[in-house]
Amino acid sequence: MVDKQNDYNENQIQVLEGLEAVRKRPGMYIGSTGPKGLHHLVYEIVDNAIDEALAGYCTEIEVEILPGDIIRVTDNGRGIPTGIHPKEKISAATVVYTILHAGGKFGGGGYKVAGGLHGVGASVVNALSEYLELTVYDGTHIHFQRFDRGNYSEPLKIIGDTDKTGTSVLFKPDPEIFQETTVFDYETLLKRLREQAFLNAGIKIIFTDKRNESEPVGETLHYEGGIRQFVEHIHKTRGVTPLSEEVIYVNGMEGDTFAEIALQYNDTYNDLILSFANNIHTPDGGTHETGFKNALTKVINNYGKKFGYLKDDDKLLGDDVREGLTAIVSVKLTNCEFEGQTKGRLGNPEVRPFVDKIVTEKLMNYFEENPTVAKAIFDKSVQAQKAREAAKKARELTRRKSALESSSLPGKLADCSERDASLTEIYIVEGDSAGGSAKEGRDRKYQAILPLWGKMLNVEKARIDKVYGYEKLKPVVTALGTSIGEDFDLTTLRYGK
Ligand code: 1YM
Repeated sequence: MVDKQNDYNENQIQVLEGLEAVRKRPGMYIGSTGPKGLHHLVYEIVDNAIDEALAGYCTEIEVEILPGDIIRVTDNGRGIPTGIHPKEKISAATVVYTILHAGGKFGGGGYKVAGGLHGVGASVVNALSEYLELTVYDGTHIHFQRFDRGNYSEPLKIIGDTDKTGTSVLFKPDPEIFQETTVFDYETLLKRLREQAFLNAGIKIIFTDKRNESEPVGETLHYEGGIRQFVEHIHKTRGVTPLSEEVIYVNGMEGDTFAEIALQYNDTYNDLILSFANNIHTPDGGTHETGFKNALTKVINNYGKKFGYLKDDDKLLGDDVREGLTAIVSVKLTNCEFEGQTKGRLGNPEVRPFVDKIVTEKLMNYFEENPTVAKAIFDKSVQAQKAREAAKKARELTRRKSALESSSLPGKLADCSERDASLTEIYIVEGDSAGGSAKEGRDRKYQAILPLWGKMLNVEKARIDKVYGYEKLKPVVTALGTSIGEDFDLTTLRYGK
């Protein structure tokens, strides 16, 4: 934030030194100068447009990749203020694009998307661009300014009339900075823009790749259903079948803090919980995710108790109630605190009881109003609990067994004589005849052959208790020597390749 009491000189020094500092150590501001940092430039500008949408003034954002990997982002918001900044004596828009710490909005209030950079995004993008052109439509005039590596020779100027309002920013990332590549990846940008469209229901993001002039490609990302459609999209793209038709959605607001959760179960045994704070993905979870998980476990257990499906001392664990779950947890607050090495976890302690309360109350209500869905979810959790117990037994059995017959290798394995695993290879072949010819051609000092028959289990899709019990898999596990699941130990691997 700019301290309005700061005097003119201080900001003038910042213009010169600030952007120079960004060019000298770009990694400090955008993480890296590799592809990740390159794409980050787009997110920074788009985030400003999304902030304008969250403030309620912008409904449409256009993102274009132009020939030469030039990016243009255009919104239909109010337009960055063009008036002369009283202290700086230059246009406010110029201040936003040239002064490192002027990114945080002057006005204050409202949610700010910019997580990593705390709103210094625009000037950082400017500093790291070979050139950047800023156009502001204020409903009367079109204002324009060009920058070269952050410097400008002319002030923001009126270049025409308009009845539109909005902001348009065109920039070309500087190849002197992004030495590895300045080529944008369509799918990377699409994924991020789609995510933003899901997280901000109703915003329309029009994305077009115009690099191939004769054949532009793109997509309009516009989801009135918001994060509900995010869950549907995940299930559709992963090709999994939902347990019930409808995505469950709950939300709540307290003061300036808003939370919304969408969830649906599917026919797999994996869970996927994606959490966000102010539209920023929190891959390491945090207080919002913990609040949700606790509440979910509590509600499903309470449901089982209330309807007499669970005995007093019987309890479903978190892992049981999350089997096959896809959920989006999104919170918006005015003071996000990100924690951890990579700032991937939300820290605000007040968010945990807040999310817990919303989910507990509203999911309980949902279960009461939708008994069929509730019972299906509960039964699935009980199945998971049973499988967990079966897996535990199977694991104990394998442990006891392997303690007895410790070093017995599968009969069909043609082992190699070398014992140093860094030098050895195993070939897993199908059937005896393949095994036979492989054995003839091998170097028996370094190469081992293991023939297998019949249909192998897809362990990625199967529950762990089934994996433990699968006879055809046992020779593979014993030959590799690492065991599986909780007992997995890579240091006992018997072959290097
Ligand atoms: C294509 C990128 O930057 N849009 C944008 C930015 C701003 C505003 C509107 C805006 C904000 C405010 C008031 C406010 C910004 N303004 C500033 C600052 N699109 C894009 N659209 N009026 C307009 O926050 O009070 C920084 S960003 F600081 F000048 F107000």
